[in-house]
Amino acid sequence: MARTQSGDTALKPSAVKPKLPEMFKVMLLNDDYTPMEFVIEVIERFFNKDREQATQIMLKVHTEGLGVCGAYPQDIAETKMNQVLTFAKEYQHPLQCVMEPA
Ligand code: TYC
Repeated sequence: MARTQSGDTALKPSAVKPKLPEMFKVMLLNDDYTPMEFVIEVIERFFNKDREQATQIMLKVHTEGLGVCGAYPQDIAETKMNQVLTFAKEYQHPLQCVMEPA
């Protein structure tokens, strides 16, 4: 291990620089059956968006087939995706949620 002039141990830059976690996008997929209002509520509830933001995301998914709700470290993205899928299933809607590296 290297020493500085003052005798302190010098850490390699790679040991000092905090590594940001890899981020994952969580996305909703369009379908023909899930009510728009339900999708807006999902986005508000699980992705902490206000009504206006949630409506814009829902409309993007509706018109383009898919839309990003947020990007998170892997474990948080997995949790959110599973929360959405469980909630949709509970209300018997076919809403699909997926994640991929950002
Ligand atoms: N296409 C649905 C409808 O017309 C609405 C919808 C939007 C469904 C977004 C899923 O992720 C979705 N009722």
